Amino acid sequence: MSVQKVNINVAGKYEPSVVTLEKGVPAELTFTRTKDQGCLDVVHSKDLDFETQLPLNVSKTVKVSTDKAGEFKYSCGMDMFSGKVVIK
Ligand SMILES: [Cu+2]
Repeated sequence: MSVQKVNINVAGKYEPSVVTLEKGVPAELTFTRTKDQGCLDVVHSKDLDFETQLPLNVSKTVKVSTDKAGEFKYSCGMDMFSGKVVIK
C-alpha cells in the first residue's frame, strides 16, 4: 500500500497549515524547521499522538494514523502556533 507523504516547512508558522489525508491510507508528516524562531523547536499533537524535537534544518518524520476521519490539530511546544490535519 502506498504511503501519503507530506512535507511541512516550519518557519515562524507551519506551511502548509492545513494538510488533507485520505482515510485508511498510511501517512507520514515530515517537518523541517528552517528558521530559528520562537518555540517551534517542538511539535506535538495530543489528537494524533506524536511529539518530536525539531532541530534546525533537520527533517523529522512522524507517522500518522488515518483510521478515523476528522480534523486533528498539532502545535508547537507552547501551543502558540498550530496546524491542522484533515482526514477524510
Ligand atoms: Cu510556540
